[in-house]
Amino acid sequence: MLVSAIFSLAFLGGSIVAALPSPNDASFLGLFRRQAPAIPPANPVCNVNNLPIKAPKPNIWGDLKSEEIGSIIKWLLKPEQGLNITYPSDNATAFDNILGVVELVMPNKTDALNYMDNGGKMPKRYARVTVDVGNSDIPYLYEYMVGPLPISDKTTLQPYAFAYNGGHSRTPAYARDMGRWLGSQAGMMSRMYDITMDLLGTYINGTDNDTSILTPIDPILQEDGRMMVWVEWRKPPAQGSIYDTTTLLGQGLFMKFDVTGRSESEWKLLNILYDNIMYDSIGEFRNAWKKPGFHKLPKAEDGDWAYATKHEGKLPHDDKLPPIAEQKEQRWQVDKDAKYVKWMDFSFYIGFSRDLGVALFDVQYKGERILYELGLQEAVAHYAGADPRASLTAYADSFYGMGSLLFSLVRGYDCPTYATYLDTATVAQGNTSTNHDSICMFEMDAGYPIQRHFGGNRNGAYVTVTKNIAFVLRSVSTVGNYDYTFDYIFYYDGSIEVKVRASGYIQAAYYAHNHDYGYRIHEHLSGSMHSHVLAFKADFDIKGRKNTFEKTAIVSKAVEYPWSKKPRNTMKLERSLIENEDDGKINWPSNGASIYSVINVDKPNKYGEYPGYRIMPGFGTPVHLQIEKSPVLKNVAEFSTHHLYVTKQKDTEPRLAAAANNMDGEHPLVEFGKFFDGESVKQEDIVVWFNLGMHHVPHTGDLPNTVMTGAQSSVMISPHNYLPEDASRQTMQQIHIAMGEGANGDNVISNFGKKEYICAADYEQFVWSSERIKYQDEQRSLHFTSGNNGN
Ligand SMILES: [Cu+2]
Repeated sequence: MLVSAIFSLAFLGGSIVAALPSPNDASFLGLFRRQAPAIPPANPVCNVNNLPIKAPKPNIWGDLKSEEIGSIIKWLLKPEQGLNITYPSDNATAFDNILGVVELVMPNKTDALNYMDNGGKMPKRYARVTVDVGNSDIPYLYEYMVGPLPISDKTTLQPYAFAYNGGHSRTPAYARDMGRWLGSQAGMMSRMYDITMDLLGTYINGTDNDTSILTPIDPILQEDGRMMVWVEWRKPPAQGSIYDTTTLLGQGLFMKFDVTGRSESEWKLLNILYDNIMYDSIGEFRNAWKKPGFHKLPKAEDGDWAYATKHEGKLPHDDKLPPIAEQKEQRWQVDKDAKYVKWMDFSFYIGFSRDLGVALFDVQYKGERILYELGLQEAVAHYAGADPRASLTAYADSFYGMGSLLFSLVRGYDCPTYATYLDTATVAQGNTSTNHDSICMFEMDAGYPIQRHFGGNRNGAYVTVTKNIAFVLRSVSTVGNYDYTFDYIFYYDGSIEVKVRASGYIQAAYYAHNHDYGYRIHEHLSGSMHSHVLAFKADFDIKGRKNTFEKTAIVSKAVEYPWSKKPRNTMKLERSLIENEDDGKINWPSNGASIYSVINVDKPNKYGEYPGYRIMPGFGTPVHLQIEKSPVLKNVAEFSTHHLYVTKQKDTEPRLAAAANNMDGEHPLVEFGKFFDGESVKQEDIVVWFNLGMHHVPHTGDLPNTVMTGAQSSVMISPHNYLPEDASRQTMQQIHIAMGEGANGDNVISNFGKKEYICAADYEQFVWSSERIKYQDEQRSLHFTSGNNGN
């Protein structure tokens, strides 16, 4: 979420002026290569052999192959395309045109299903290409579509317009000049050397030796037709520290600049804010500072408290080996080339994009598609605060590339050692970079059974318990200071959980005057309240494409019954179907008193009920933005007003946002609000868009890093009248112990033919007390009216 100039420029290209090293800087990478420990040789005990599988069809949602990317770039550089691209972009200035993203345009669902289901032709492949146009009065980003591929004389260059309902394929890209403004502003700061050394203990001269940096708001402020930016003085980590503590070291000094136009001579300092007092010039600030009695705030200081390493303290027995997740044999199958995965009765393809990272396509369960697409759409972090930096910041993180910001997962910590790891690759500024081991897949024991029952009567007693083994697909996107862990978790009963967890450094605020916007969590720090809203797309196909969204409300009623003398207060079900998109903006019900499901009313089961998948909050309570009509996000935030949305599927509405939406919030490339035009969603191909997230009010436990315990949120998608019974009964990973049924009165253990566990239990230790069984039997009989002990 923090976005310093570094990350925005990684997308838009340009030079870096901030004092922090650039990720493109060779020495920066070298530093980390040297420090990264070598991966230990694979321990055969901790690795399992891949179970091969061949995808039924090639993956049409993966990304472009490197040879495709090479040929596209070559073609784009031809003079006849008229793009005037400087390539490679290493020496490009802010006034040159440079290449941004080159990636696959996801095929239209209509074409994709024709190919997958009906033996139709493979959908034609197109590339989405962004060109960052610097050679213009206002720098802008233009989105193109190149295809069909492979490059031939039929290939054309056209605006990437079909998915952008804002009516345009270009957007002003102010971030192109961000490095230049920050450089110019930094140069100006030398005039305040004596003041900032006194108040902050640091200075900025616009040189490599600067001891503070300027961090801008995001998005930029558009005010009365002018482009404005507030910057905050922040202290980089102490000399020699590798910890990126900058977001914890706001220094309480803020400045507003007019950055309209492209010439440095037009840019000017408008205001200085210190201790909540506004000054109109450096001179005015200086006069105030010189006066006796000027109130000085404490200086922000770095220290061990801010470093994400082992801190003081020892936990009892903590040096001993914790439980270690091991698996001897792989029970899932991956076609690594096609990125096709099969686990138990599930199968899916992994799609990938620079903006959004991993998405799942053609998710099938028991041989039938349940979801055409399931994946992230946007990740917003909206701050609030008394100071302009916190108040005016609302990141829409897909801009920075959730996919390009996947890094290698740490084996044994991020995921078990026995997981299957996959690489991903993204193109930025025409260069492909591969992120090794950035997706992992593994099975885990959830640590609690999915089913259990202890029962018995005068005929005998038994216990049955079923392990809850789940399959996880995980990736972690590190967007500046914050790490988002994305999990898709598959369960034996046919459920899928979509889960987000957050960790990393918070973006804190300077404490002064921020009491109503966060807890004071350190000498100079306010936790800086903010909301995370992560929007997802779930394109359900339940027994075909035509589906309906049903609400089954649980309502309090007074009901008359023929067997009762007077009406009785009770509860009952009220079923309703969402008719059209006008009713498609939905919140999770208060007190959980409604069941939401995507059903197919054309395919009732033998009891007349409609098969479907229920969608419900999983862990935590997923949130939408609490700020109404955000003046920061403007028309970008229309997907964050409710918990979930239902719209009719359209090939022209593949995504609820665009990565560059925040560049011009008044006129974003995609306005989600326009999806709602009253169309019927009853037995149509429908899409559910849902939000995960949390309101985050950091406390002292967020230092040095936020822990994932509370910073997580999930939604569960579960079969609902979809199957004749609970599908988890199929698994062998259960045990049934019948009391005293053996020849010598031993317990009879049913293992159902599975292999024994490494640490098998001694089930003879399972003690049956006939007194306890009798007592349980008596208790049970109280619940039955037949009086025959339930037989
Ligand atoms: Cu947070």
